[in-house]
Amino acid sequence: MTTISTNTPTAELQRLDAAHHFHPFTDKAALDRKGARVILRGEGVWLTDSEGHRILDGMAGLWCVNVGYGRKELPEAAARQMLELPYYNTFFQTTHVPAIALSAKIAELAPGNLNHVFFAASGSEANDTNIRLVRRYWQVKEQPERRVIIARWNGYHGSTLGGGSLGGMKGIHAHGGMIDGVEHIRQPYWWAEGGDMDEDAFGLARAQELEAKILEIGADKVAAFIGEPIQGAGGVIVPPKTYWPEIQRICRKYGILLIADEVITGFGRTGNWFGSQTFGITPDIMTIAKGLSSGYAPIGGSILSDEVAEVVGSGGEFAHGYTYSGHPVAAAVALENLRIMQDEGIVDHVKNVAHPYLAERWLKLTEHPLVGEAKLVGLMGSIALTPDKAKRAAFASEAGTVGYRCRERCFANDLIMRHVGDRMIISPPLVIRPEEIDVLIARATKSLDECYAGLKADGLLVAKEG
Ligand code: PXG
Repeated sequence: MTTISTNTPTAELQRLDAAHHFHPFTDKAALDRKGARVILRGEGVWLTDSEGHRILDGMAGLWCVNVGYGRKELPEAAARQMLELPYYNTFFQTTHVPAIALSAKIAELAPGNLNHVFFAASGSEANDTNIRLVRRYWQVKEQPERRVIIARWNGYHGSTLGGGSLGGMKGIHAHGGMIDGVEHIRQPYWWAEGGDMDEDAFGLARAQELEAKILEIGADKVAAFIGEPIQGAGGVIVPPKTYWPEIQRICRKYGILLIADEVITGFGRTGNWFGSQTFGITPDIMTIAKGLSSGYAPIGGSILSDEVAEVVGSGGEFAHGYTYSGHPVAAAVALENLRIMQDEGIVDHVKNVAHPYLAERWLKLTEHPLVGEAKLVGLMGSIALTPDKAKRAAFASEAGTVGYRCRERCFANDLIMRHVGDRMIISPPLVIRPEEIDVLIARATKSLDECYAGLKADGLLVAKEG
């Protein structure tokens, strides 16, 4: 058996990867032909690959490495906890110090009466918890026919069967089907779908589709509504400011539980601890993961309001839980991560330093001939690529063709900026400094220029009809 290490040549690593590692959300045959990029190490906002490239990570991994790479305090906290108590469960009337300390810390940070945490190991698991939890809530309240959860098309809530059903990604539904009792309404994506309406009117109209859906199903059958404050995987779709207050008003009117999926927007991403604060709403349940541990350990959870915890807690045993609910090592890492965030004022850094500095430059990208709109909330940003800004037109080519080409240019320029369809998105580590933002903008602009030249040369700057 060969020893595999960071010194193994790239081609050999790629060969073994293709032979044995089946990647998530990946066209295996295509990747096997091309070979995966091998990331070896990280420091701050920088990654190094097996070819020695120094790459600026504009996505914080998968929207999660909020404190940046290479923070030694986190592995030190993990090692201390592993030596003390590497594992114990939180079933059967037992608990342990990391789970106690982390749940208390989360309750302190979460707004309003969100004071109770049910732990999971990922965002998908946490949303599966939420499905069972809201249905159980209505059973205990003796309205068991309230089972339907309303979500949005192009929302993302994970890829387990439950999370994937809540999400509105048709490609995911197509692979294995959906659970029953989930309905979708349209997304608040003004730039592509707003037509002649102004943004605020459009935001209200899309929120009111929730009321129409409730009335169609019957309010007595609806358990909850779930949405991401800002859709992340759907393309960093920032809703008009009218949207969330109206969604909350409708949920309250019909007594429906409001779940804010804060897996991306939680823990500082939007310039507040939670995206719900940025949009002025008070959910009954929040889904958390990713930034909770800055991705250093897998952990997620559901934060419940006093009322939800009291109702579900009064119904006898809640038949749900995971081996790794509140895993002590992951909890210790998350706790240390939150200490760093607080002690170093990282949320304030986002709000008062990094966001204003990036906003000044990111929003100006609309001056580029390829960019139709630019959005940035905290450190979550997107630009829409278009062949015709005035018409907010889509490209005639299949959706994603242009975005993929732009992402390839970014990769070539050592910048990780993702594409979702023909939107480009960023979500850098929250600790990014102004001089690093300069590099991000310079590389993004160069990539846009090269992409534009390539589209021109290949005759692809053509708008879709209609
Ligand atoms: N909710 C939201 C809002 C998410 O963004 C999940 C739940 C699921 O979390 P886990 O930990 O089970 O992955 C997510 C995850 C992408 C991408 O392509 C985004 C996510 C995951 C994978 C890919 O942007 N977000």
